[in-house]
Amino acid sequence: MRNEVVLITGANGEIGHGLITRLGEVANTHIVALDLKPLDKHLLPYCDRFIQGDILDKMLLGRLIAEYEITTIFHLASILSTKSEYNPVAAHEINVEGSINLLRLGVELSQWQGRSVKFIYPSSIAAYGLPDLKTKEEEGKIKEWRWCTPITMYGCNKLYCEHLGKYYANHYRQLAKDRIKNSIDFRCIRFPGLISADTIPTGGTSDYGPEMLHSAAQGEPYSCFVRPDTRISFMAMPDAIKALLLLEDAPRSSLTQLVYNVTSFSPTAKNLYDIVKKAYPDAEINFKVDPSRQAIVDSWPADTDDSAARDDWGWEPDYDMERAFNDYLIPAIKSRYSKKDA
Ligand code: AKB
Repeated sequence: MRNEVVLITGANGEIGHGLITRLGEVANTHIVALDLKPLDKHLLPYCDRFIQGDILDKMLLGRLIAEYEITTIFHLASILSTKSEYNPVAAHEINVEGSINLLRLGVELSQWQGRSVKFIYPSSIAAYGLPDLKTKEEEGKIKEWRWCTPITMYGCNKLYCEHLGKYYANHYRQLAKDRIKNSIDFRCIRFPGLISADTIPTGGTSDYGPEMLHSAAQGEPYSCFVRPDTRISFMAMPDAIKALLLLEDAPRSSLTQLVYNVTSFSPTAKNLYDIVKKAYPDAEINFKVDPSRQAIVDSWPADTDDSAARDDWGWEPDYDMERAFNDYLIPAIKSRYSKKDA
């Protein structure tokens, strides 16, 4: 008898931290976690098993089929937008080939288990690419199908994997005589920039939000690499985890699409500066624009329209900007860094 588990790739990443903690603490789910690096020791107690390994290792993934009854795959592993620009080939390998390996694993598991494995995939506002600031302003809250013309490797990878997910779910081997009945149950969320109290992202371009806050909390000076008027949407990590679990839980029949926007607040960099300065009046923050990273953020929408997620699976964020900072981020970050100092 094999154990029923959920598989989480990219377990050490920001979303991985939040998801494993939530599933472990609240839902008491059996978790098999996978990451290239040794798992953060705080996460180990929540996992039935941790596998240190590479999503490009097909043999390793294949072995999971024999060992576990996997009900859901949360495929979180990826290389973020700024890092991807420095090594686009490696980014393509991890973000696309790694994802294909997981999609194929999902299909094989579905076949063996006789029911569709849920495949939950976090995409990003990086899947959009607006041509200029005038269009960005005119578009406002953007719908899922508008301006899917990304300008980064990461954005191209995310958009393509969204399409691959739909393909594997609905059309996989569509001409084969022995076409399988149970393919994966693919569900995808396009996230805005995420801000967590527990982790600092590495290699993203929305990182100026979390970096500004974490630097201030540690008494370190920070140079924000975008203009004060730069606007994209952000979300507090607990809401991101809430969205993933709500989408996972939704009845298949209620989903009218497979890729959904979610959003919660949409501050300018100056709004972020103001709220951080209010909490940490001595924080040294200045604006020193990096034109290349600025161009990437300028190509991302100012906000997204998440009405489909609200209508289909009852999405609603718990945290607006005030609550995210005042009730979650600032208290949790203060306690985190004071514990470190002690
Ligand atoms: C990044 O900046 O690359 C990510 C994202 C917006 O998906 N945080």
